[in-house]
Amino acid sequence: MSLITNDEYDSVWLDVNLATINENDYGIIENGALMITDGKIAWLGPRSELPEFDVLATPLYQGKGGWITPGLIDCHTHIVYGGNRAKEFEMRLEGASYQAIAESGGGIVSTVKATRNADRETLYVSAKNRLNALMAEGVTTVEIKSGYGLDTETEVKMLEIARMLDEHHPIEIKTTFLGAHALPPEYKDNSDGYIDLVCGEMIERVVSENLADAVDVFCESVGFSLAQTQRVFEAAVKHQLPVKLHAEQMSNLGGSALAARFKALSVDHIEYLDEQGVQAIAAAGTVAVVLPGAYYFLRETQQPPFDLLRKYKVPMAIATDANPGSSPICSLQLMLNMACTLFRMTPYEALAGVTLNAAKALGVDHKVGQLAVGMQADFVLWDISHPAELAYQYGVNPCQQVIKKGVIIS
Ligand code: DI6
Ligand code: FE
Repeated sequence: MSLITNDEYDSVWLDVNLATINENDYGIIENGALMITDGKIAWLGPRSELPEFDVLATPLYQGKGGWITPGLIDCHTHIVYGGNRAKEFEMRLEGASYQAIAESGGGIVSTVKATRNADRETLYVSAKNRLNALMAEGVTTVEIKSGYGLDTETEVKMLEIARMLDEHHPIEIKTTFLGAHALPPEYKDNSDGYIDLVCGEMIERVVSENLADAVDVFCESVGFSLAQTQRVFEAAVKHQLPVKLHAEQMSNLGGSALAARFKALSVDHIEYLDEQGVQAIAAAGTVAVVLPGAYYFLRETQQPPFDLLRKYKVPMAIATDANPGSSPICSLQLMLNMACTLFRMTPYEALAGVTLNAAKALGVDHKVGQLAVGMQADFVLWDISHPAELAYQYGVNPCQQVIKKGVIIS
């Protein structure tokens, strides 16, 4: 045991069990400890091997036998938007389908109107409230997409708000430009013309103001075609931005295979993905993001191809897809539960899906998503007796403390 100087550690967590999370299992260390320096994990391991430290100078936290996991990551959300679609929800319950509502000028386009009309403060405050709900459940990193502006000004406004939240809210935000989310009314019957705008003026503004960390497209019969998706991806590559894709949500257009050709970070939804598509994303190292909230809320019955995803060892992530139309749900804990109950994922797969694999889906797995020396000290202390409890029980929030870069944020 080496002699450690007094200022070596900024804080020490004792009397905790650790679920460090790796590709194969929870990575459990029972009766462990965790030490933090400069916002990073400086040491972790069994308490019996704890290095010496100055007990008088170092803040000590007692975990009371609880569990520490990596901070949770919600890698697919649309939480900056105006208005809500409760009325449409009611219409659906009276018999209208999601596609029928979209085609009759409702759906995404109604949120676009509300988002264009909303002032910045309203958008900021409502998104901040959603972030607070996520944080209270142990979330430390969130991806936010644009896509409810569908004109340059409003797409930029949405992304600027997401960047402001990154600056002022303790949760770390990654932003995604989703200009190709739906066809705005001004471009009715001219979807190629709209894609010209997305690939030209819009992406140029977004890039020149450094507003996006990735580019996404809704590739679907009610969204954009394969050829249009390819054009947006080519524009992203030109501007050195990684891509992701809303793919195979309602039908199999082959979007995932296209995304794989562009080395996409992730393909998301993928209920209708086939074996060829799975092979393509496996070879490309693309993450499969499943969204049980949208599956549940739309009462979808087609399941993502889990057996194939496992067979080809595709990393699987889980996210809320929080949005006003298809998943008005801001709870990643509920997604853990639904991933197991609706999708029959295992509790370990679910937890890895909101930590390690969600980090991969955002391209940030070098710094978050696992507990390991040198990683950012983003973690959660839970009042549970085993990590499987996080997916098993819902409604009693076991989150005791949320730590971001070594600082207690909730
Ligand atoms: N797929 C979805 O489930 C959401 N967007 C997308 O591309 C739906 C968004 C909405 O209906 O507002
Ligand atoms: Fe989405």
